[in-house]
Amino acid sequence: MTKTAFITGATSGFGKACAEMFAVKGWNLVLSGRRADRLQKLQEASTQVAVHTVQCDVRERAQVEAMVKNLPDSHKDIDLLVNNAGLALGIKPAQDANLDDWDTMVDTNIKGLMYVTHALLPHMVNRRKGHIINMGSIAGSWPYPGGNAYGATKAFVEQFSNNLRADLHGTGIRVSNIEPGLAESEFSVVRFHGDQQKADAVYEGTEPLTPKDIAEMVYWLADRPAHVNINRLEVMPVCQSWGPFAIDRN
Ligand code: NDP
Ligand code: 8X3
Repeated sequence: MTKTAFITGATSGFGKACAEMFAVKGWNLVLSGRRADRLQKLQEASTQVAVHTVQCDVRERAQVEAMVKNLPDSHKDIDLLVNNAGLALGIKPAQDANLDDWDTMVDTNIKGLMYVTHALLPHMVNRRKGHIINMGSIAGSWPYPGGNAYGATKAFVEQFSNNLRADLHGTGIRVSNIEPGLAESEFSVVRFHGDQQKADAVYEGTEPLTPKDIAEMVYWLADRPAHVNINRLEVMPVCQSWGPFAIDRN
């Protein structure tokens, strides 16, 4: 029986790579994001599997509810939700950060992820079948200067994932949180509000993770036998590790 994956933030980076990976593996797809032109390209590129694209801003609760309510019969039974849509905005210390950026991160990474999960869960529970893979980050566990609200949104994703598991106990539904480190996508261009030079500098001289690396891990999580739940998967490129604690000696 063909399975169906629902991927948010499928227009770029990890989400797009996941869409490509799951298509190769023969899964039908629901792909969402805000950029209609990119969704159209994804739709046009889909030849092997049935793809349903839907333009949706995950911050808008009514849009999310309508997106799920209006799924065509062919794509109603969701076997896997990849809660991937998200972003970082800014890298300034908290005292200088832009509060609108914080709002956008909270609205997208926390509230958007909650809305999509809440909309899809009842049907998964009725079917006693499904898997939710949330896109966390190393920033949810490890603080760094300028990580402030972004890291805190990803800490929410980690704890929400754990609590979902507790609530879904006995339903057969799996929940996993994947926590990547440095990975090259449009993430940094977005974080620096379109400044490509600053974004390029983040990856200069490094060998970061790629969206394909992440998609392979998402597929691996989804492909475990039904009785196996990977709770969290933290992954960094070899070029990334920890620094020492900062100590102010003055
Ligand atoms: P990209 O910027 O390449 O992709 C982000 C995706 O999220 C896009 O498809 C974008 O689509 C979508 N998105 C953003 N805001 C919204 C919104 N309001 N509604 C719907 N979709 C939205 O970045 P990545 O692929 O790197 O990021 C994907 C996820 O991975 C994010 O949650 C990010 O925090 C996380 N992550 C990234 C890491 C990295 O280093 N790259 C490391 C760890 C985690 P559109 O603009 O069309 O709406
Ligand atoms: C993205 C990884 O370290 O840039 O979530 O915050 S990091």
